[in-house]
Amino acid sequence: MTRTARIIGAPTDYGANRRGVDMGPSAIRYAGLAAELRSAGIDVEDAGDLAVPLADERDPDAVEPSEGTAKFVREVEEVSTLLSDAVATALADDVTPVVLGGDHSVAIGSVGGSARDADVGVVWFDAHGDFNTPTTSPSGNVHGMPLAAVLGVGDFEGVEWANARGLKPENVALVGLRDLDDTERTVIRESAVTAYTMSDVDERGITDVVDEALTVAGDDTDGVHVSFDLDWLDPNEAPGVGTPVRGGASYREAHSALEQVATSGMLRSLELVEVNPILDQHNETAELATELAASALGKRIL
Ligand code: NNH
Ligand code: MN
Ligand code: MN
Ligand code: MN
Repeated sequence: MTRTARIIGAPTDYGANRRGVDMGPSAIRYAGLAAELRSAGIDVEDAGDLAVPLADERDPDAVEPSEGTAKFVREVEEVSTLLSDAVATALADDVTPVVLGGDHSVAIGSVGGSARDADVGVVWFDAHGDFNTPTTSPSGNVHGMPLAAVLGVGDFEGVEWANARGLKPENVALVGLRDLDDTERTVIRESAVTAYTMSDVDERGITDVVDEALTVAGDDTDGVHVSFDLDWLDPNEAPGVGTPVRGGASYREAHSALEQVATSGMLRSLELVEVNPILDQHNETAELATELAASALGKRIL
């Protein structure tokens, strides 16, 4: 049976420290996502964009003291709830959600929706750990917190809108880390998640690392959510991101990793986040996102 992908845009930048990433869904669509996915042999629907509260109408400094250092947490909650519903509905309709960020805080909604009525594993491709909590975060930006949020770590314990019901830390694998905050490092070490750094990729090769990550995420689960932060790639390949870090995955490693995801047959839901067209060069990071989505959904060279 042909797989159908449903594109869901989440044009938000509430979790990031800079504007522009809210235009990610437009840029990725403009780069030809639907056509690229069809070339992967799948059917495509576009659900349009979520109705995200307008950033230009908000006061950027309006952080309620009771919210600690989680900036715009109410807006993030609003987007998460909408997105979680959209992802759960897609899965109930038997189609594969392909979520376009937006900053990485959208993962709270995507993972929440994917793991609402099923046991789900997560593979997280990112330069960063995204494991901060409002207490540990050096920036207060929620895009550095979504994994802690869905797993109910620290301040996120018992926060219903943020915690993903069918997700256990034992089924979470982070791939390609190279920039962790000090406290975040400790929290990741103490957690039951599995984390692979870029050094692991250097030593073992991408195939071996991704193979193990998929085993971790797929162990006794109904499927795997892939959360793909474009800053996982080296900035030479993906300049259009808010927090570039040198020493990232190569173009070919990224495709290879996502081809492996497709081959595993475990992909349940996919998101591509942190594309920032304002910082991009000729929309090439958005183009890369479309190509990588196609690889994850089964596009083959021959
Ligand atoms: N760790 C930093 C923070 O929490 C940066 C996070 N930025 C990201 N994450 N782009 O993927 O603020
Ligand atoms: Mn991230
Ligand atoms: Mn990142
Ligand atoms: Mn090009």
